[in-house]
Amino acid sequence: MAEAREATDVAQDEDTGPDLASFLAHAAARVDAELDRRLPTVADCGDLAAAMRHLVTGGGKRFRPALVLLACRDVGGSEDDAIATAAAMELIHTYSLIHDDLPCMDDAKLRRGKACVHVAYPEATAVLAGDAMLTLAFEVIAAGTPAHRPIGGMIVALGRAAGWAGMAGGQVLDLAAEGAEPDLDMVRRIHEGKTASLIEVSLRLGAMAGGGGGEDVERLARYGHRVGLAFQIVDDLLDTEVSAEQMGKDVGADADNDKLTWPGVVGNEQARADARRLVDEALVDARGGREEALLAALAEKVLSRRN
Ligand code: GRG
Repeated sequence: MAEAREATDVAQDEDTGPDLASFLAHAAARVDAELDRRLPTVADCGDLAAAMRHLVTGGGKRFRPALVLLACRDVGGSEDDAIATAAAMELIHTYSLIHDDLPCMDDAKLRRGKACVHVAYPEATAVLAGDAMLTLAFEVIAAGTPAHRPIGGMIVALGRAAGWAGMAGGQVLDLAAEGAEPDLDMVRRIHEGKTASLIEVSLRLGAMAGGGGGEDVERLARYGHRVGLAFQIVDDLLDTEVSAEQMGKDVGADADNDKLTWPGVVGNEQARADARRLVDEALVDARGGREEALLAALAEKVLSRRN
């Protein structure tokens, strides 16, 4: 059933193969259904469930889950094998947004076009909703991945990428560097930790869930690392160029919080050139599997995105 739905949902263009917009819509619909199935309801735990669902429903590009499904397809796997992982990555990403917006971190008010979770609910509920989403993500992968896939290895990789060696560690560096002197090595470490690590591991886990061999897993992880770094450089640029309405979140926050950003160190023009170079490098690693065209189109989309 799922295979038939895939075949009809992802439109094919005669000249260019599968169409990126159609694939992204298809991936978003699949992951939204999985998230709805996996998240608790108000009947289960009241306001905690409502706070967990607040940002998940009705917003977000679903970039990381799309990468999970694409990596799975690239190694010849069925999306069904990776859909739990795709939902888990969105849970961890959304938890990071909830915590990132807290008064003790970026003190934001607007996210995905609506009030931040700590604005709509008591602050303690927002903290706990984030905690519950992080832990639910590991539960969902362990419970929802076919038993013949390397679930233990997936959990280890995700723990590293989301924790001290990855996203949480990068966030600590980011906060500590507020007001610091421009330093490209430091910005790279911050961006690799807080953003690229989760994007890289989305590709890694998608490939592992799809039954990919070691070389393909590493190739896709390298692609993810470069695309992830480019994604954050573009995010830094958009923070200075695009309106809050278009981004669906507070903009100008980097300058307000005296953040160390890539364009802040090298200038906008060089930052754009650096993002371009990273995507060019990623295009090399997009080759070799079944989804080269979509992987390449998605990498280009990272450069051209306006939200
Ligand atoms: C352990 C307390 C604790 C916190 C976790 C909060 C945190 C560490 C890390 C935050 C990392 C973070 C928010 C990085 C920014 C990444 C980024 C560019 C987010 C925006 O992603 P999009 O554009 O957003 O994909 P949508 O809304 O489209 O999903």
